[in-house]
Amino acid sequence: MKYLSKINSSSDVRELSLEQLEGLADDVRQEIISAVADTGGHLATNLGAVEMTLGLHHVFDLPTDKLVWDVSHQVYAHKLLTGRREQFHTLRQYGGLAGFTKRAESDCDPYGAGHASTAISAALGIAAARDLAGRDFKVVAIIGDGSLTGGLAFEGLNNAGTSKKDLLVILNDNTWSISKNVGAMS
Ligand SMILES: Cc1ncc(C[n+]2csc(CCOP(=O)(O)OP(=O)(O)O)c2C)c(N)n1
Repeated sequence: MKYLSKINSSSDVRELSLEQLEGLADDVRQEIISAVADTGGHLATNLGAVEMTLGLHHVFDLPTDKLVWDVSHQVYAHKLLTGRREQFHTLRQYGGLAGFTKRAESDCDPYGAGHASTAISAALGIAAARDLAGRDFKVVAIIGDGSLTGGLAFEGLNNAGTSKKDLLVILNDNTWSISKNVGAMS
C-alpha cells in the first residue's frame, strides 16, 4: 500500500502525478477486495468506480466542493481517500463504517443516500442553496445508468436543465444495474 498509506485526506490526491494516481488505483482496488472479502459488500460497482473517484478527488477541492453519489453503494474508494482508511476493515459492521455515504462520518459526505435516483435532485438543491447564500463551490452528482431509469432522476434533470445552475452530472454508464438493466428508458 505504498501510495494509499500516504493518503490522509482528499487534498493529498490533488498533489499526485498521473503515474502516482495509477499506483494509487491499484492500492485502492486491493484494499477494497481485501475488506469486502472479510465483511461482504458491493464489490463490482466499487471496483468499477476507482479511476472515476480518483479523478474527482484530483480535480475537485473537498470538502468545499460537493460530491453527491447516487445510491452511494459505490463510495468505498471515496471513503478510503477521505480519512476513513484506518477504519475501512469495519465496513458494514456494527459500530463501524457505513456501506453508504453518511454525513456524520465525514465532511466529504454532504448527502446520505441509499435509495437510487436521488443524486441529481439532491445536488441541485445544494447548488440552489449555494447560490442563495452567495457562496462559490462546485457541486457534482454521480449517477449510474441503472439509477438513471428512475423517475426522480428525470425530475432532477428536468429541473436542473431549466434552472441553469452551475452543476455537473456524471453518468457512470457501465450498462449494468443490480443485474441487467431493464425497461425502455435504459
Ligand atoms: C429507490 C431504489 N430502488 C432500488 C434500489 C436498489 N438498487 C441498488 S443499486 C441499484 C442500481 C445500481 O445501478 P447503477 O445506478 O447503474 O450503478 P452501478 O452499480 O452500475 O454503479 C438499484 C436499483 C435502490 N437502492 N433504491
